[in-house]
Amino acid sequence: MNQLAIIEEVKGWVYEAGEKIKASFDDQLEIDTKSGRTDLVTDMDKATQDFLIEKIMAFDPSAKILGEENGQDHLQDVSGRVFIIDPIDGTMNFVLEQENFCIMLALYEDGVSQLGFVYNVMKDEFLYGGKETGVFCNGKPVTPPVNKSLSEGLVGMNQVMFQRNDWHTQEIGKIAMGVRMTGCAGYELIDLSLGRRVAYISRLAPWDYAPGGVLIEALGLTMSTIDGRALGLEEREIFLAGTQKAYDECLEIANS
Ligand code: 2AM
Ligand code: CA
Ligand code: CA
Ligand code: CA
Repeated sequence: MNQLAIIEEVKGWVYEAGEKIKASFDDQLEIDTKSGRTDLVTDMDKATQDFLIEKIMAFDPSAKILGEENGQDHLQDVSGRVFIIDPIDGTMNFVLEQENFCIMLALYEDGVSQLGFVYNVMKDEFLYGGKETGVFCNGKPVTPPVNKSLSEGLVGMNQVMFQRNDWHTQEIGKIAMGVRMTGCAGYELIDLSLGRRVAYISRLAPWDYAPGGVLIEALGLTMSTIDGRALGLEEREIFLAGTQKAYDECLEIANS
């Protein structure tokens, strides 16, 4: 099956999951905490991941899954087809705002990224694609963003990292036109892909950065860990992405 056909298939699952999430706004949410007070998971996070896995298994029973919820957050072996799932990215926003959250999926083959899907459900903004197919936003090809420097645009950041000034994030923020903290990695990576941001810095897990990461690299943007190492799929990392110019500037300031 070619990649355009896989894109059409996965888009259908994601739109269906989005409809289920919107329909759930009338129901009482079950909310639990994970690592701390601000690290939330709801029954919709779990149900959405289960729904996407059902679709994946019907599509390809041999595919492997790396998903944030339901104890599927580790994978020993990344050979073959691997789907990486963040069923609701921005759970805090989902709970408190009922907007600014994304459904995200990535497809890897033998450890190599192929396709990414990031859907901002309430904004109805859906970015998907990869190196081979190019990147689309709601069906329209996305043109690679202009290579702006840090001083020419906005930088997205993780709130805690900015408050603690980890990796000189406050200095980076001063040079930029402004700092934005949306609480949703998918939102930031869509905005970076569409040229609304010049950089994004946050501590992220593979399911946070892999789906948007495919899009970013296909659009000629750059990403790595904050100290310049390549991103694997193994663990949480401090993630840095941006236009080539803004990325280079952030890397230099962060490691100065
Ligand atoms: P999540 O909502 O899927 O957990 C802001 O919190 C952004 O960072 C969100 O995209 C969130 O994804 C992600 N994130 C990564 N690790 C997190 C953690 N330990 N607690 C809260 N959010 C986390
Ligand atoms: Ca989470
Ligand atoms: Ca996430
Ligand atoms: Ca999530």
